[in-house]
Amino acid sequence: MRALVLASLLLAVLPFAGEAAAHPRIHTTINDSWRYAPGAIEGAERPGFDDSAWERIHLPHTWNRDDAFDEAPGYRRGAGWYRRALPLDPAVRGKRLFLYFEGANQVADVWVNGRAAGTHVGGYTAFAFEVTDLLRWDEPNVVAVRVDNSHHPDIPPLNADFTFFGGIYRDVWLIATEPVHFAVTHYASAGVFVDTPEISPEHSQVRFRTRVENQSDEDVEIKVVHTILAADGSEAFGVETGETAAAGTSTPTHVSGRRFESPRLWSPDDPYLYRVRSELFVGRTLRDVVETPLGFRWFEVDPEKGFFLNGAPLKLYGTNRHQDRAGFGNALSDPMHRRDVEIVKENGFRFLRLAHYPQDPAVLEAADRLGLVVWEEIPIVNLIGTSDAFAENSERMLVEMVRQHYNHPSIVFWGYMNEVLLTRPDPIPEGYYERVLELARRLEARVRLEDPTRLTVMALSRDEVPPKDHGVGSVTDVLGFNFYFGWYYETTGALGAFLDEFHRAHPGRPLMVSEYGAGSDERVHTTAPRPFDFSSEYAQLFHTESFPQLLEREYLAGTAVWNQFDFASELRNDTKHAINQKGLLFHDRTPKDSFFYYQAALLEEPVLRIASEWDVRAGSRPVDRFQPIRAYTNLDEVIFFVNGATTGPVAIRNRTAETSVLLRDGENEIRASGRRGEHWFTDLAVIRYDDRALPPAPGSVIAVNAGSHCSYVDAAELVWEADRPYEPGGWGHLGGETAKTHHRIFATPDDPLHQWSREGMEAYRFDLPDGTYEIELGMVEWSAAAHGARVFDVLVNGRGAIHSFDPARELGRHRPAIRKIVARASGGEGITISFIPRSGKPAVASIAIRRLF
Ligand code: GCB
Ligand code: CA
Repeated sequence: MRALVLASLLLAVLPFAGEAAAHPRIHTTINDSWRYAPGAIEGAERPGFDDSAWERIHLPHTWNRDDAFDEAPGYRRGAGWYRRALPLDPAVRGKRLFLYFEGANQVADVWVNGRAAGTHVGGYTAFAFEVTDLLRWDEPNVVAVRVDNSHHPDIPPLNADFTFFGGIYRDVWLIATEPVHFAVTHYASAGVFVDTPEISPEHSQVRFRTRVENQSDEDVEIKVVHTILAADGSEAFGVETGETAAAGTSTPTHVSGRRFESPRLWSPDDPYLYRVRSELFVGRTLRDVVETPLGFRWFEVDPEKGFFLNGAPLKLYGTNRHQDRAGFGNALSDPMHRRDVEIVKENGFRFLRLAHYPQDPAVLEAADRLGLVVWEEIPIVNLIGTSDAFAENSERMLVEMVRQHYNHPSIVFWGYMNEVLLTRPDPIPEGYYERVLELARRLEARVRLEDPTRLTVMALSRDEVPPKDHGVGSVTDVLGFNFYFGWYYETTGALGAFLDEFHRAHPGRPLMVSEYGAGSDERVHTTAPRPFDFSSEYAQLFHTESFPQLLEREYLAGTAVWNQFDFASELRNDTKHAINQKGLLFHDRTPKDSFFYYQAALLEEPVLRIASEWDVRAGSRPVDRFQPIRAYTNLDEVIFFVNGATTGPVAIRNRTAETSVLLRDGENEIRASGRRGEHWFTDLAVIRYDDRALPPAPGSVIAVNAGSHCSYVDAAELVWEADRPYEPGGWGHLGGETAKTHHRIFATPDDPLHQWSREGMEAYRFDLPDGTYEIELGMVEWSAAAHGARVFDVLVNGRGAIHSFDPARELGRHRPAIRKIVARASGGEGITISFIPRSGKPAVASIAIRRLF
């Protein structure tokens, strides 16, 4: 039985074994059929260890998929074990065998049959270990991997605004080669490095370098043949080199200065790819083949005129990407990674910053193919460690990134630090700033040595702008600014002036805006958006006001939205806990309305899209029925039809057609018709409007997001209207002021409803007809008030409903109390909810009133 099972696994594992002659290298994933268990487990590396009770999983995998989003602070940072049988095809006997990991966060120890294969430090680069001598041919083999994502003072990143998901979260491969082969374990690179040291439209010099391992026990004559293949597979060019490879050594080969005539160039508009097939012969026998991408392009950056690709100016309009996704943590499949890159391209961008760490090979491959100019960086974020080991780990990560991704034409910028002076260690060690500068210089020198063909870059925040940067900001070729005007500080309008002032003071410095963005929540809406309210409308305003300022400034080499996608950041307390909400798309990749603004601003193909994130609205005054609608478009003219009635042509400013329309109760059909030349295009949206004009019918609800200028749509699609002062004939507060907490709210998904409260009001009054009502009050303590510091009574129409309520005592902080009260209105008195202080100020976060009878 057992033998049979093994035999069938063999076939699944090594499908190409029979073709060894044509493909001397065998390259196959071993992602399936692992066992996983959390914790530091004694003896789990031993082959005989009983793992039958462990969870069965497939890679990619992370153990923080759920706990990084739950309400308990923190997520598991520690060890986790993976084990798997490694059946071997007897046909690979005599070959050299390697395990290749695309990434495991963040320290990985690998054993085969209980013997150590190697250790890798760093969660975002690939690593490979040779395991040939650890394998057994008479018994089953067992691979055991211990991964640890604990905080480690010597390993970047030390702290950052993203979640450090632990696990083997990228593909794992088994590679089998002949004894003489291109290096596999050389920084887990391809062992083949191709570049174009001199290039023009007429011709290019192509340089090929390889590293050949001779693991046989004799010296051999080797020949390496590099063939450039055009996209259609035709051979465009070939070159060969001969060397002697001594037994047991690693031999570099090198060919340069070969002219390639009239290369078809690579660019975002025409991302034409060649590929290089590198073949290794011993005598006349083919021993190894490696294929790598090749794109012909050159670039430069000018402090006045920005970025140039292939001799022509190319403004790098772009975006940033983090690698996680709702429901998966960082353990995405290759198609998910590729889809993200396609989304970036479909958004109209041509520039992609892979923040803040090297990403999956599938991402780079897609960027090459789709034509995105890439900035890739290692994860030194916010601060550095002062140990020698920290510097060594950083430098090694940098070398791994550069050598692993060297052949991707999409990569133009190498980065190695992000806002590195933002978080100061406490206390600041003696000579800390000198140490940061020294590390920057060390990494800069190393990356230039590794790859003189590309540009170097780093990102600084507004508070680290030279001279506050301790000299760090002048080390790289290009300086990126992460600017949050109109979000964390000042106004969106201040962005351009700040850039101009810096540019005037540092005229020779090539600049980019490497981050700008605003957080939003599809449930929060307003006609009066403000910074940090997390409304969809503020995020749209932020982008529509920021981007034109960036467009206008010729000297900027590039711009990058923060972020393409909402991403996990466990420490965050915005309106969705553990998520950074600055994406143009949500964490599940649903686009936000701001996404369509960039499409309209950047794409040539027709774009007409009604902003429809705010698709459930409500109002209780006649005037509320006039509602703004907006479409993002690059067409010449737009007309809206609302339930069939036309608005007439609407002015288009900054790719936005916006007007106010009269909605009716229930569903409203909104159609936008747009014209480009002779052609008409249409978009449709349905907006539901809940007309709560008084008096309310039995069963209907008035709901108020007390303290907030934003309405909130809950999971039941109930709209909690923005708060307002009482007016006769309507409803609203009598006195008090707005209080806002920027903390997550526990035991409810409705953070935006409970983060805002009204405090110190005398009452809320609702001019409602006689009848019976159910009143629901939401109350939460957000301040550090001690027990007894905020105590109040609630009275409805003068009758006591809640006595001596002390939210801090009853629930603690950030946990809402939801209380329902049934009350009657008679004699035309309406409903008045009075808040009587006993100590401190009374507060209420939400009020809903439902008419029962
Ligand atoms: C930054 C950081 C980035 C953060 C971002 C934010 O400047 O570089 O890692 O996520 O700001 O959203 O605050
Ligand atoms: Ca948690």
